[in-house]
Amino acid sequence: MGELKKKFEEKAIPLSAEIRNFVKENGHISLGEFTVEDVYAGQKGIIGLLTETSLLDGNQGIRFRGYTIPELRDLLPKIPGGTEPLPEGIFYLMLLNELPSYDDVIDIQQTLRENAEVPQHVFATLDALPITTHPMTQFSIAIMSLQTESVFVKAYREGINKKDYWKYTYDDAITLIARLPRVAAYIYRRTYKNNEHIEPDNNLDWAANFGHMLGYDQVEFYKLMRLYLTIHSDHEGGNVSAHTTHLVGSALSDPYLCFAAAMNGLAGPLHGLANQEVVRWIQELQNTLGHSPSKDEIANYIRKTLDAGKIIPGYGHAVLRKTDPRFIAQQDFAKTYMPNDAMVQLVWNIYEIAPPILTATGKIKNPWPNVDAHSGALLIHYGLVESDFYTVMFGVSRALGVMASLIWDRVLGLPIERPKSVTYDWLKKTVSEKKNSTN
Ligand code: CMX
Repeated sequence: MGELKKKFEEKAIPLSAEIRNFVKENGHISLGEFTVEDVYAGQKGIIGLLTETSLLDGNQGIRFRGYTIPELRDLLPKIPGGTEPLPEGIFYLMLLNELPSYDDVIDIQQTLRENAEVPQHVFATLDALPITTHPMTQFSIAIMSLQTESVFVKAYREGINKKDYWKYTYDDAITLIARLPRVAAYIYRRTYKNNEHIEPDNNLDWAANFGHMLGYDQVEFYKLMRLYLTIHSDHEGGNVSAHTTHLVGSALSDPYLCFAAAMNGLAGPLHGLANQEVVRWIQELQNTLGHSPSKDEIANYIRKTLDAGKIIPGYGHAVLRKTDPRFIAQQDFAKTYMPNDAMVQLVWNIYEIAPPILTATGKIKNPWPNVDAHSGALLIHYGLVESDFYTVMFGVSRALGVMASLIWDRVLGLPIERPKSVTYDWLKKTVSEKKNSTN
């Protein structure tokens, strides 16, 4: 990589150690409203974002417009005789702050159906990619190629009044949500199912149709898709995918550009890709210990992972300080439909064994499982075993929340986002001035 990389290493490694010490020593020093430590802490706990669609409490979990996940599983409209909410309903709730009626949900379903046709060039773009391209990379590229259809871009170019931005954002958001299941299913079938594609079934709801196009027509799988696409839709505004949508959108980028950027963030292993990583980690565990490892063996495997300087995927959270209610909703689903599934039982055993070990490290703030710890085991039960695809499914759902928020951003005319950054030299100088002034 050349001389520069060597020089960088010589400079950066000692400096990063120096900075760690500086933060340890001066982290508490106030820079006004925030401290030195806050500058290095990923903005956690700093209130600097507006997101109306949902609110996360570290100890209580997510609330969508005030409703918990168990409440929504009860209150949101379902298909006649159904047991899981239709995700179209949570979009309505997030957008309007009102629970929808069944007819409201049918109306959204119809609008999505009418806008669902994916332009041919999107498939051609995907077909041009090597089959080995990671599904999230394919997804991001496909979203970018859908951008040719942006009505926001066309309207902006023609010159529109600021107060109308939201209308075109709304239209793009709906078209994007309508097309994502087909795009995602196309990626799945081209990558794993011999390029044999399945046409949409217009008698099905948005989630069931996604299951159908993926090639999983079991009634239970349709139920799982409704639950899955509901609970992954939003997690207030500061998570990487939601924040990215908002940040990119603050430059007036159209919804497709915002969402592709968000998906590039979701594709990181500390965020959405964790659902893939969980399954990989469990499968490695099974390869090492067999399919029914003892609790001691699991505990040792967890310790070994930590000792190797790796993370335990599916555990921990930047905000939550308890078991993720989205994990519990999936566990509840599994208790109903697959209580004896071996992989599910392993997930539950790890849930029992991992938290005390993570707590004992003394540094992990939340030892409990998050949404990604459970989702893969449910999909594997129905035969959807291709874990590299899982984050795409998360992404399809996440569109509901981040697009509802983006529409609100545009209605409210929120300004371009531009937080202040500082340098280490600036911090050293400021800290030294503060220390001198108090001496
Ligand atoms: N395994 C091992 N170490 C972990 C850990 C885990 N599951 N969770 C946190 N830690 C470590 C951090 O890496 C950090 O270590 P250093 O001090 O050496 O840097 C330390 O514990 C403190 O971290 P934290 O304040 O508890 O957690 P953060 O807010 O920094 O990070 C998260 C949150 C989710 C990135 C982290 O818990 C993690 O990496 N979890 C595993 C990946 C995962 O499941 N991500 C999915 C989150 C949900 C989603 O967005 O989909």
